[in-house]
Amino acid sequence: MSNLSDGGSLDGFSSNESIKASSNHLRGLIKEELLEDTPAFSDDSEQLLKFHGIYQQDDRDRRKEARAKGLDKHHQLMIRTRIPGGVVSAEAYLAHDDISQEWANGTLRVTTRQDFQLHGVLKGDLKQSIAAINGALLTTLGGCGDVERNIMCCPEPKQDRFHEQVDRSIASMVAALTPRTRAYHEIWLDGEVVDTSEPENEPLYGEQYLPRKFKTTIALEGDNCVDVYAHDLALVAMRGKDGSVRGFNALVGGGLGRTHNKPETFAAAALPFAFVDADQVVDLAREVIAVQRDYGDRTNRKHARLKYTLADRGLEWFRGEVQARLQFQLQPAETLRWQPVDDHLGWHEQGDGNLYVGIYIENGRIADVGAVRSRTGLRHIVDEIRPEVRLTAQQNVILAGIAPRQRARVEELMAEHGIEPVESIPLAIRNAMACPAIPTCGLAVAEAERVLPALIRQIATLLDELGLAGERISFRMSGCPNGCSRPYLGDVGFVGTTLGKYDLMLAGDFEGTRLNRTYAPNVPMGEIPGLLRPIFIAFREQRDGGEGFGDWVQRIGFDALREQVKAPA
Ligand code: SRM
Ligand code: SF4
Repeated sequence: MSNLSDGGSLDGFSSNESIKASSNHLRGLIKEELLEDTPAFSDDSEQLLKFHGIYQQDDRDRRKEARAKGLDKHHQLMIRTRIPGGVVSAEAYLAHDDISQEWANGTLRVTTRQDFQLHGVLKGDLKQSIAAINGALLTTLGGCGDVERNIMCCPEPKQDRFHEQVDRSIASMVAALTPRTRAYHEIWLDGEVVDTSEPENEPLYGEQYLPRKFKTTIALEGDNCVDVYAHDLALVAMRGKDGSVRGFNALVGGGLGRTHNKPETFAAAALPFAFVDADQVVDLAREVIAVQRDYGDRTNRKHARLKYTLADRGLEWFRGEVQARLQFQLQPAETLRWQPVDDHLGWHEQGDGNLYVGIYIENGRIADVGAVRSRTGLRHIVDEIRPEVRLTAQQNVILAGIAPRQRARVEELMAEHGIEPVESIPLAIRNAMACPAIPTCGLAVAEAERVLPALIRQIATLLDELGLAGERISFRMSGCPNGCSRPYLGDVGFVGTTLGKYDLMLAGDFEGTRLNRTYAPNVPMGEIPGLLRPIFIAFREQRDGGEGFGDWVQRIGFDALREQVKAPA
């Protein structure tokens, strides 16, 4: 691959490829532009900043106001802290809470990939925010950009040999797959600029990094709480008879992003790939990424994820390429069996005499909203009790390592701050997720996080009225077809098409093993409960035993479903 240190362009490649190649390992002009008294970075820096975990955004609610002031936009930045397995120390939690108050918009967002996001940071406050995150021993490097993203893992804080071994595998993978560039330290932490004749080496990523983002998750046998089928690479840790990790089943090629009316873009569920021994997992991950690095499409970013490489070249070809780079033999993938997904909410023993409690956070937004003061409440609990904090893939928070005698105090603080115990939260609300969408996401065509609370309460009331309040049905909303809340892997997906309208997706499943499909396109949000009502009634009458909602829709099919719900119930 060429090094465009002269800032030229790479013929035939997407413009991002030239930006990466000429960036001197992600430096570009970020450091210089940071010193300029301007509200925003240049377009090229905007692309490079992503690798540092930073998105340049604008407050879409304030566009009119900005224009009235003669400004282009109300520019601000979003910072994403990469949190492997979602594990955060109490100190790092408190540091993020401090940053959110001092330099961001006063809220902390738990993402669907177990990271923290801080929204609304101004350019002048960026450097100290990043430094504070690093001061708490976390990094934003690789939070975004064309690299391995945050490595997810089931966050259940069980203390046993199996979990310890998985934790060690994650740590080794993070060490092997994190970019090596010294740019991050130079720019954000005033690290020494090392002037040496030795070229800086990115052994895995080279000069141009990957064609596109790459996402990996680790699931623990039986529990798909991290949505393995959405990932470029998913590794399912398998339990041996002696309670150790006997190996990993790998799946490849999942990805959900698509573009409306562009059928050449599509959501894909990851495919079974291979089984490897526990000590082979890092090499496997590295070589899977390396093949995608070498063969992924660098000409068209809408066709650059691993799922497209596999669609174009085939899974067998891919297996051959990965195998050729490995010193060991890939074993055949085993059949996976999933138990009901566990969201890890509520109180549980964690295996060492201590307890953990999973706390529901609506759409991952840790904020003080009306009577529910989760931000102040969590801050208070973490400050006083000092639990380990774990972020879940359903945008919730687990507090771990709580001594049994501290339980009453945690419950008292939760109640004082209006944080409800999970048992009192209707299941529809508990099993719902939405992406941030408007006002921060520049790609949103519809609302999500701000409108789902009202809609999901209507749906919860409807289910209660129909005697279905005890059903586990997942509802996932996103403000555009990119699918950040994984709407294509739930029982019910709402995918924004334009302001106020959503494609209604059905026939996925609660366990997240099957993609759903568009049942009704472009439904005005106000019509969604009315559309769902007769479907829920038919489900109640016709389901087979404990059959899940999505499984029932899948079994009877859309044609039969449409036929049945035509008649007034
Ligand atoms: Fe995402 C882009 C938010 C998980 C697919 N995603 C974005 C951006 C950064 C918008 C942008 O590019 O300008 C969003 C920032 C909004 C904001 O204001 O915060 C954004 N994505 C999110 C988060 C915060 C949603 C959430 O509710 O938590 C999640 C952050 C995860 C993290 O910590 O890293 C998030 N995004 C996902 C997922 C789910 C997953 O990975 O499990 C997906 C679908 C899986 C996949 O990648 O295929 C996802 N996001 C996308 C895409 C489509 C990618 C594609 O291959 O087409 C984009 C757009 C893009 O990359 O061009 C995108
Ligand atoms: Fe933005 Fe679309 Fe992702 Fe929602 S799904 S955060 S609207 S890119």
